Amino acid sequence: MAIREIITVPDARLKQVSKPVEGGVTDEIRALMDDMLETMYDAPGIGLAAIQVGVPLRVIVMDLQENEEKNPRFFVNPEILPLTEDTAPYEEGCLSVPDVFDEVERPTECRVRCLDYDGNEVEEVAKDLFAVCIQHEMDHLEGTLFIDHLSRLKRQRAVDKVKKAKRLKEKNAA
Ligand code: GNR
Ligand code: NI
Repeated sequence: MAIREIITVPDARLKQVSKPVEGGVTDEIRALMDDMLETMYDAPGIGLAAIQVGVPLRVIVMDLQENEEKNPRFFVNPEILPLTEDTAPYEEGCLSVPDVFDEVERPTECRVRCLDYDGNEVEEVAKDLFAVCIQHEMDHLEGTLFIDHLSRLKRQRAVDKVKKAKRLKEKNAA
């Protein structure tokens, strides 16, 4: 397993639409998921889409556990279906938009169908933080970031903040 670099805005790769995994969940896909999980734990974050490490495939890892105990979840070729018209705001953040947090309104419940780590087809209902996170990650697969749900002004400010932080970091490293 290896920690990979997480790409940040305004990297154009984050706008790509990711491609379905063809041919099932192979050892190669499992190795990608292992790296993604390690990268996510290291960040730390609660979810990660493959495009965030520069791989345009429909693969997501997640761990919503707040304590030491790990509960990794894997989603290959996920499909989601909203189950309610109820929506709720939640203060979101994103490892590709570091140190920016704002409220996004999303359906509170959805159904998720995907292949799991072993390549089995699974289906489950997502609520609460799981619903927020899976919708945030599904957006990544379509090239959408949580800041794309905000006003143009807030989005521009967010990108400027990340750019500025990166410049400062590079200057200090030099
Ligand atoms: O670590 C993360 N936290 C988070 C908080 C609220 C809503 C969504 C997220 S996902 C984010 C990690 C990430 O960027 N996943 O794509
Ligand atoms: Ni994100």
